[in-house]
Amino acid sequence: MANTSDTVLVIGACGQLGSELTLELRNIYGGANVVAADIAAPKQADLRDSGPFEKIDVLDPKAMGELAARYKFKQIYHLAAVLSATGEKQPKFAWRLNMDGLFNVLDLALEQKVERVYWPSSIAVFGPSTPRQHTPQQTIMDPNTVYGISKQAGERWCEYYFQKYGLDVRSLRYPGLIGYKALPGGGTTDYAVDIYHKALEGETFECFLNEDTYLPMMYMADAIKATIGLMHAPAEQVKVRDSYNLSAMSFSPKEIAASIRKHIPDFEIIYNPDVRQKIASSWPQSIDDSAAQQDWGWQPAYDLDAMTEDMLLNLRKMKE
Ligand code: AKB
Repeated sequence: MANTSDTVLVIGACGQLGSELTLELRNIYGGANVVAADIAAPKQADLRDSGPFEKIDVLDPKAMGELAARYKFKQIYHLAAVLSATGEKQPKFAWRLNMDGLFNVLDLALEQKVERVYWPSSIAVFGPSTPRQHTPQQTIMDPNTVYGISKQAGERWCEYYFQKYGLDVRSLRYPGLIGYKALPGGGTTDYAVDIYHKALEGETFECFLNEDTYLPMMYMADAIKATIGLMHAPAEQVKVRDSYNLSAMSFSPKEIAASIRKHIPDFEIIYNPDVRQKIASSWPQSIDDSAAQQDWGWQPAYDLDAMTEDMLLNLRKMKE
């Protein structure tokens, strides 16, 4: 277990995952001890008001060094990345941000003796030759998006820094993440967030994937629980040092629409697959996360219907 007086840096704190993870870390470590950092200031009032914010570009190692020297961070969560769909529009920039950003954080952690680093990987590390059902922890990986290639390379570098320099860096291969607080940006799984917004606005949802495209997904509350669970596990229990498979549920657009219809019976969905279909079709449909279960006790709490209920409840409250 990490010390609850640790100072913690969250890079990419205003993003979909960062905005919720930062709040949870502030509950654990105290608002003043958790620095939210991003390239633009937070819009969310609870994030803005609950602790310090620093404007930082992860591609600027000098500024990062100055920040770390000032706060003496014990832990860094590095979440800033270009996701799968956006990455295909700007491949070189996605590679630069995803890889140079990671190197800057890993090197900073070594220089400043940061005790623990978290870096997210993704199901995008898998590709068309990977077994698609119950994808094992160790298997064929032939990612075909820049995002997936950068995550696979990043996993190897995290393991390298652990083996070679003893840096305690930990990682999870997230499925598609679904939450109500912040909108995601540029992912292939993001239809499963937009769909709830459109359903509540009474609009027909135009889905960019086919109705039967199964993908692994996870509710944000579970993603936060998994991230904190991994980061608080004793080092000797963290046996996977590239990145852990992580699973909660799998569903298709047709199934999430049916789940929403239990609350909004006249909700309508139409299908208009675009380039993101090819990305989704190259990813696993379900994930074997038995290593995470065995090593540090991972168990998800939300299935599709529980997630739908909570999403609709919270989005309704936010729209009031
Ligand atoms: C994306 O769709 O790009 C991300 C991911 C699965 O990592 N949500």
